[in-house]
Amino acid sequence: EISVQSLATFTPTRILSESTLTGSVYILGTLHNLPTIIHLQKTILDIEKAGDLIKDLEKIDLFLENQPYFSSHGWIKNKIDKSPELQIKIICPATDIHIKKYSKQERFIIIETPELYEKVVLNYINGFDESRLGWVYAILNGQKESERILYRKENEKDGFVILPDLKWDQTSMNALYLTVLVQTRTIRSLRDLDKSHIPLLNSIKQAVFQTVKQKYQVGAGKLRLFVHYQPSYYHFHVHVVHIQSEAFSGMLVGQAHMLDDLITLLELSPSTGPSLLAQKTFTYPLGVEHGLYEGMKAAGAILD
Ligand code: M7G
Repeated sequence: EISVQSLATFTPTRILSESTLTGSVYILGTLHNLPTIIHLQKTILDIEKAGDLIKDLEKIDLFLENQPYFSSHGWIKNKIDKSPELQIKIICPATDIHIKKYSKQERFIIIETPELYEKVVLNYINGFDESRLGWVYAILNGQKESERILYRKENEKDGFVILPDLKWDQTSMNALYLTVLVQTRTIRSLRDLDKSHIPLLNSIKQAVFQTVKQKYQVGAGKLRLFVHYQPSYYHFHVHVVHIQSEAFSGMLVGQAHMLDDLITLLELSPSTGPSLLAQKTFTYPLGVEHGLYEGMKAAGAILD
């Protein structure tokens, strides 16, 4: 049970990582004797109400004056609109894998050839603890987050759901972040995509555009659709992010692949045999705490 009272009993142990860009921090600690990660992030200002915010100031503390430049901290009076100040995400109980994922860590560039994929990545995926995908299956089965689903196409083979990502609090449109989860369990990552998946990817695109336009009045030209490699979860999904939102590490070059680029590579793929995505070398940064790191190191893929 998560409440103000229960969160007050959280005992912090250490800071895992922070971002000065997003004003957020991952704190490790214990809650009800369980290892817990709490992510705190200042909510993004609602641009529509930003002007009124200035009228609501109770106090300012001017710490720089160099005319015409002034910088100050500000405190807001009893806010009239009662918009939340913090976005709080909790993982409880947190596993070692969660703790590693959110810990600041050294990274190395991996040049992943198809051979390296076969040798190291496939092994890792095959040994991937299925229970880590529990949240995905629960959404697909309708057991969790069912009230948050924006669009659902039922079909074993080419069905999918669109819903707000865990990272988005659905307040600021500029921070819009949705996730598309496919029904099929046969596509583990973008390496598994082939020509037969082009209609699926195109129908995801169309459904995303329509849904976002209808629900949020945001046009197709404002959306970045991309896929991670490596993803954290080996069940194919597409990230949908407003182009105005630029602060996520998951959008860095190397990890994020535009959906349209993937579709193009599939279109250019030979009609038989492995697709270009299966044949291509992928280059991306990998953290030393990642489950793939030891295997990559043993295979000589970590360059000095
Ligand atoms: P990813 O590329 O596998 O990994 O994306 P990342 O977490 O390293 O980005 C998984 C995406 O699913 C991320 O954008 C997560 O924020 C999102 N996500 C993760 N979980 C556990 C949930 C969840 O329980 N519900 C929803 N709606 N989204 C989630």
